[in-house]
Amino acid sequence: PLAPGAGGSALLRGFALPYVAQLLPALDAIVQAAPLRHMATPGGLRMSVAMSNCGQLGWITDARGYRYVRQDPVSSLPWPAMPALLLELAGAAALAAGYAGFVPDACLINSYRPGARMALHQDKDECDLGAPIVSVSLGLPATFLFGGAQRSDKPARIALLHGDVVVWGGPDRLRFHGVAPLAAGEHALLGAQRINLTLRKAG
Ligand code: MD5
Ligand code: FE
Repeated sequence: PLAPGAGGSALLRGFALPYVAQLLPALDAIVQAAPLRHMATPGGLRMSVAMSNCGQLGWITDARGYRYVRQDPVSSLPWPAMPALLLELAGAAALAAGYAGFVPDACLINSYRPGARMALHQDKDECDLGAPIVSVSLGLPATFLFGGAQRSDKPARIALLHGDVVVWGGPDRLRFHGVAPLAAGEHALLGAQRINLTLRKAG
């Protein structure tokens, strides 16, 4: 189901590895300007994943709901710019999966520490659900939960490793998905952490 070129989703093992040496300092600068923070769900629960954004639009959640905004609500400044390298990586991965001309305007940065998880959900806050989502995994390995069209569908478990890129699109774009609690560990470059970059066309 995750074979490239099928018009759906594609798991590209190690696709981001050639970018990592330049990507990590760029990410450091972004989270210095727009620090990772644990946002609250509309129901008032603190998310275990810490988040920030770069690009024209950033995804946030608070008591008023989920949405994309142009400014970081912590600083009231625009989100840091999307590094050119990240645009290049996202475009190349999308193309490898069969999507030409993917230009994301939003990158959500998800930081998972051991024990952090993401409950099953759908991504549907974006305007153009025909555009794919490119997700880049860095640091500790995670077990990705790839569900179905209904929340009750039993999810498949997929290991996502440092450098893996997944392009989610076509019929998979609205599948329920999540991440199992991160296992403890220490990654040589990122320490006790998994970072997931989620690149989207949100506006
Ligand atoms: C993660 N993040 O590993 C994932 C990667 C999020 C989120 O889910 O919303 O921040 S993106 C995974 C994704 C997106 C769209 C569709 C599907 C998966 N899918 O069909 O399974 O932190
Ligand atoms: Fe998601």
